[in-house]
Amino acid sequence: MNLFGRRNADRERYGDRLPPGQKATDGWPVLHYGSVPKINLETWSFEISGLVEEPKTLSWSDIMALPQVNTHNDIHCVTAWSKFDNDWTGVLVADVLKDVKLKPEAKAVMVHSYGGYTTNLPLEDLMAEGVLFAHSHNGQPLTRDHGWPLRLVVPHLYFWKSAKWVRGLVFLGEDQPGFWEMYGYHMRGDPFAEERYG
Ligand SMILES: Nc1nc2c(c(=O)[nH]1)N[C@H]1C(S)=C(S)[C@@H](COP(=O)(O)O)O[C@H]1N2
Ligand SMILES: [Mo]
Repeated sequence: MNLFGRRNADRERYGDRLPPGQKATDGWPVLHYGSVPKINLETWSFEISGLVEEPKTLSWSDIMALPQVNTHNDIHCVTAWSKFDNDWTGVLVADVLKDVKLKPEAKAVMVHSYGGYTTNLPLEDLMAEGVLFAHSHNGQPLTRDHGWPLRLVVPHLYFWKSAKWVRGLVFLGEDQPGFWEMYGYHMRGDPFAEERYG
């Protein structure tokens, strides 16, 4: 079947869950810029800084001591594949940010990863329902390729916003472009509005 035929078949199968211009995949492609960072759980840490009253650092055991939450959602990569029905386990942004007081000027966040990747989110998108720092996918710990030990999952935006190997959040007074956003990807990236570039 050609691409057009497949898209129509996907449309019949998934209806409104398939964003425009996307096609369904059964596998799970690995996509990232650069190489997989070497991470040691003993020294792993997650830092919250920028426009906060007091910066905070969490260790891996701090993360695991937070309430463990399951989510179920679809993911949509800007390169046109969508992967339906993912089960994630991890911790909610609200729980990670417990005890962190944002300054009133904070309007956006830069998500930082081990290896240097960054991606930006307005506060509302970071705090949106269903956004999770995930350590497991479909009941298995993330593989190193998919972001072990912890990745962000922002299911309502294109998957480049779902930073793998997260290492911290920096709160900002205005939304600033991260890695792909500087290369012309959209600042927000809503797949249903096809906010792919610019
Ligand atoms: N740290 C990091 N996170 C990243 C990326 C990256 O290059 N580095 N690529 C993003 C992009 S463009 C996509 S499509 C998804 C791919 O995630 P996957 O490899 O688990 O499918 O990761 C996102 N998160
Ligand atoms: Mo991507």
